[in-house]
This record gives sequence, C-alpha cells and structure tokens, in this order.
Amino acid sequence: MSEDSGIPCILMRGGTSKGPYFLASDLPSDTAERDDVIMRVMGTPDPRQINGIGGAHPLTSKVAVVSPSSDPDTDVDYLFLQVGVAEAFVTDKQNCGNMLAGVGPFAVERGLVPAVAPRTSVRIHLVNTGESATATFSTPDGSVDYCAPILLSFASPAEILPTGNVVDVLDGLDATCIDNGMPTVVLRAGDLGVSGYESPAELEANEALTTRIAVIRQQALALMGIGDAPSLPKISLLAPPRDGGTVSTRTFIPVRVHEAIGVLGAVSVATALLIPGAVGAELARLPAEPRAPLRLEHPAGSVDVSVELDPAADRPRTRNAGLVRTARKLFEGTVFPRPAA
Ligand code: NQM
Repeated sequence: MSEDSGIPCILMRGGTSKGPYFLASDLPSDTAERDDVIMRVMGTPDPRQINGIGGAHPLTSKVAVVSPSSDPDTDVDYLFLQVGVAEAFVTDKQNCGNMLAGVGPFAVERGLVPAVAPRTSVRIHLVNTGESATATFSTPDGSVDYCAPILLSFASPAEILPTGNVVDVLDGLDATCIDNGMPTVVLRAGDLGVSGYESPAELEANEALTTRIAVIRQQALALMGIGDAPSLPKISLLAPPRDGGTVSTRTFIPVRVHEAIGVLGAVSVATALLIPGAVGAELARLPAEPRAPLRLEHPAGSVDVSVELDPAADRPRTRNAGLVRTARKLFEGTVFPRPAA
C-alpha cells in the first residue's frame, strides 16, 4: 500500500457513533504502523482533529477494521479501534457495539458476505475480546436497506463479574463491576451527590465529581484486572427512571460523558439490573413481563435492551442479549492520511 494514493474506506454512522470502516488488507499489517496511519487519518492528536476525518469527540473518533473471518463459526473479523482525540493513542482494549452496527452492512458492501433477500445475517467475531455477535439486517434486493433496523445479538461471555463480587467498594462507594461485552462500573448517582439527570455538559463541568470519577476509575482498572486502557472502564451513574423506562443512566466513557449510552455498555448495565443485590438494581423499575426488554434512559432518549440471565448457572451468567440499532453509509472513497512527520 502506498499512502500517497490514499486508503479506500467507507465512512459510516454506526448507531450513535461514526467513523471510517476499512478492510484490514487496505491497512499496514504491522500494528504500530497501522496505528500511526490511523492517527494521521483521524487528525490525532488535536482537540479539533482538524487535519483529519475524526469528529473531535470520543464517539466520533472510532475506526472499524474488517476482514474475512479466521474462525469457521463466524463470517467476518471486526477489530474496533478507539482513537484518542487530543491524546495520541489507538487502543484495541474495548469493543464498540455502536460501530458494530455498521460491520454487517460494510461486509456486504465490500463483498465479504453475499446479501440474501429479504435479510442477511452476518456472524461477527469481535477480535478485541474474542466474543461473537450476529447482525441481521434488511437486504431486500441484494443491497443494504439503511432505513431498516439492524438486530444485534450477542453470545454470552463466560464471566460477567470480573472481580468475582456482585458489590465492591470503590473510593468508599458501593459499586458493581460488570462486563457483559464492556467493562463497566455501575454506581448510584445519588451516592456521588448528583441527581443522575444532569446533561453531559453539566456533569463534565462538575469538577468535584470528575475528580472522584477519576479516582474510582483508577481503582476499578486495578480491581477489574484491566491494566492500562485509556478508554476503560465505562462508569454509569444510575437513578430512578423518569420517562417510563427501567432506569436512568449517565455514563462517563470514562472522561467525557456519553451523549447517549454505548451498546455493550447498555447491555452490561442492563445485565447488572437483573442481578440480585447489584448496585442500582433497587432503583430499577423492571418490566412486569420477565422477557420484556429493559429500557435504559440516557441523555438523548432511551435504548431497549433484551437480556436474560441463565437461571441454571451457579454464578450470574446471561443466556442471550440483544438490541436494535441502525447504521448508514455516509460516504465512500479514498482517505489521505496526514504525511508522516
Ligand atoms: O458500549 C462509546 C459508543 C461507545 C461504545 C464508549 C459502545 C458500546 O457509543 O458498545 O458502543 O463507551 O466509549 O460507540
């Protein structure tokens, strides 16, 4: 690949996130070289990402790398890369369920998976964590209908409580550390002196709160065995629902506050709500029908998550989880990385 002639990519909105989708074969195979090219594509490091195509926010500084699957049980490999905005980093330590919504359509666009009328299912290996998901979407005439919903369903991880406990204490507060696809710390908003209904901007401007969140995050990184990961864990503050949903959420990701909530972040929070004794479960108004989706309220509206615990398992474990997203192809072309220094 010569960078001078650019790199083919499709820019997509995946759920509430946005970023370029690449075929792995169009990027350098060496990880350090690949990450360097990606930072130059996105315009990192720069708070405005002005010399690249990043959107100057963690939710729009994301990249999907897709290739035919090496695993016979799945169709494609999806590697998610979170790219720093002002800070120079590329990390593969987390999944992204929002960008996942665009992976099936991208696989069809690039001919990795044939479209089948009226709908196509793509089995996706989540390279970051070794988990898997299936995306099912409408392909009525052999091409993707981007106006139709995309159903994402997730296989169950073996362990969803990374510390082995339902409740831990972080900076003196009860916390549930959970990972059903996304390492997440669940706290009660009230324990942190906020209502949990503030806007992301109000929460980010609350210095006493952000200082405390930073301490909680450091403790959680160690306790959850994550090590050093600039985008983890997510920290969700729960409050009682106020728009007819199951619970209200505000999520630090982990420095900026999410404008909505991540997909696997939502799956992880919803899972915690079903575990007896988990922090914040007592604030939830669970639906009367046991299999009905849980509605997580967030700053921009709400998201419905279906999740079922396995009643036969001795430790909390899910049987399945899923939700519906949309994605849209915004632009297809060639991106030109900023020249290497
Ligand atoms: O949790 C943002 C997003 C995400 C992650 C973040 C996501 C997920 O909204 O699966 O989608 O938590 O950094 O894209």
